[in-house]
Order: sequence, then structure tokens, then C-alpha cells
Amino acid sequence: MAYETLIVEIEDYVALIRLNRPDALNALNSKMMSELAEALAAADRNDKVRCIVITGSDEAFAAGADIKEMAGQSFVDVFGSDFFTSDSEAMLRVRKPIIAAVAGYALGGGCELAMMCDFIIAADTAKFGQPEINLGVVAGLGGTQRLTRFVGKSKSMDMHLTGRFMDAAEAERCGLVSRVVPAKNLMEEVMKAAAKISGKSLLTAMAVKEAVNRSYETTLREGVLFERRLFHALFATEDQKEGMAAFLEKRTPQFRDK
Ligand code: CO8
Repeated sequence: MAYETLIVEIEDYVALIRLNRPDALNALNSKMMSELAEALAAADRNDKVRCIVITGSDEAFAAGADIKEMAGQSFVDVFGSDFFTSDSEAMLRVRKPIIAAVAGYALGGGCELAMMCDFIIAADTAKFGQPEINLGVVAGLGGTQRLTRFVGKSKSMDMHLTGRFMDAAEAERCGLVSRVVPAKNLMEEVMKAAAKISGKSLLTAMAVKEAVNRSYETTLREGVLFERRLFHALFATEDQKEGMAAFLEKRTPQFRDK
């Protein structure tokens, strides 16, 4: 399927979704958000996809929601249309692992989009920020909530109140990104991680994703119980038998998602 604002390629069980509005530093407009929701849902349904990567360009993952599109809107417009909401939440319904590959700017909605992925690998050129305060608004795609959980209250307040940008080294130090790599190696490293994930049992990968995400939604006791039940449940799968047998027989497991 051809998109106006995205380039989607599927190869070796990885769907690579590239945000593609180069003239606006990949600013997220309604068209891009609806196409992204559609591309993610299609990748989630596609048997030839076991891991998803979202990326932008060398200059920008995404420089935020499109200010030109938002500037003239009224409360009635954004509240009435529930601006961006259902398309951005579509991302949270994806069950397959999603990696954000971030080079350049990931600001406002761009930073929030990256945080909605399962983890972020950053180029050393990456710059993260929640500068909405400069526009007279606050973050609207979860930035005040997710960034606070990632980096703690003090740094989150600093980012949201001053609107300053954080470089890749600071983002790695404070746990916003899982790793930083030289910009020229970003896609190679991300695709290696995606290939590694694609080689696992998809059932188990989806269980990992559910369990880790549950830690944001519940108490420690309930989260640990949820994890234990998933652990027990996976003993009903052929992939658990295969994974453990392969270890004992000193060979590579052949998972069949069963
Ligand atoms: N929206 C629209 N256009 C943009 C955006 C944007 N967010 N960011 C950059 N552009 C455009 C510029 O207007 C410019 O276009 P043109 O050449 O036609 O004038 C082009 O991209 C290049 O940008 P610059 O010339 O500004 O490039 P610089 O290298 O000088 O600066 C920056 C790069 C620092 C990234 C700068 O462009 C900037 O500050 N951009 C805005 C960043 C920002 O404020 N982002 C937050 C937006 S608000 C938001 O994301 C809220 C999300 C919540 C949605 C909630 C829904 C419920």
C-alpha cells in the first residue's frame, strides 16, 4: 500500500516505517497520524512481520505535531474532533514489538511518539524535547506522563517547563533511550536488534511486551502476579518445549509461534 507521508518496507520479517515529510522535519499532521495508525495495524496483522521499526530522517525523527495545522484551530475543533487521539492510541494496540530509531530532532509529539514505541535506539545526533510551553500549550500525546516515568519528576519538569532539548548522551544517562550509536550506524544497529527480536518466538515477545507495559499500569504485587501467570501460561506452548530442548541439546531453537 502506498502512503503519502510514510515509506513502508517489509523485509526479513521486519516492517520499516519511515516518517516522510522532509519539508516539515517530519512534523506530524492528521494525514501522517492516520496513515501511521493504518500502517501499524497492517504490520500487526501481517504474518510476514515479526518486529516493527519506526524511523525518520537524518535531520528529524519528528519535530512535533504540525504547528501550521494546529495554529488556527479552536477548542471546539480539537476537542470536538478529539484531535490525534484515536490514531495515536492505535499505536498502543499493536502487539508486536516496535523499536523507535531516532536521529536528529524528536520534539513534542515526536518525542511522545518515540516514547510510545517499546524502546528507543538513538543516533548520537538525536535531540529530545517537549517544547510545547513555547507555543502556549502542554504536551498532548502523553509527554507529561511518559517522560516523567522514564526520567523522573525533576528532569521531566525541567524539560517541560524550560522547553530545552536533551542530547543523546543525556537521554541515555537518564534512561529515555536504551542505547546510543554513531549516526552512520543507526539503521544497521536497529535492524540487527529487530532481526534478533524476529528470531524469537512471537508469542513470547508479545508476552514480554504485555508484561513490561503492565508495570506502568498497576502495583508491583499485581504486576508480578501478572508476569508469573504469563510465565506459567507459556508452558502450554510448543515454543517453550522447543526453547528449553534446544538449550539442553546445544542447538539453536526453531520457534514456530505455537
Ligand atoms: N510543525 C510544522 N512545521 C515545522 C515544525 C512543526 N512542528 N517543525 C519544523 N517545521 C518546519 C519549519 O516551519 C520549516 O518549514 P519552512 O521551511 O516551510 O519554513 C522547516 O520545518 C524547517 O524548520 P526550521 O527552518 O525551523 O529548521 P531549524 O533547523 O532552524 O530548526 C527546529 C529546527 C529547532 C526543530 C525548529 O524547526 C522547531 O523549533 N520546530 C518546532 C518544534 C516544536 O515546537 N515542536 C512541538 C510542536 S507541538 C506538539 O508537538 C504537541 C503534540 C501534541 C499533539 C496532541 C494531540 C492530542
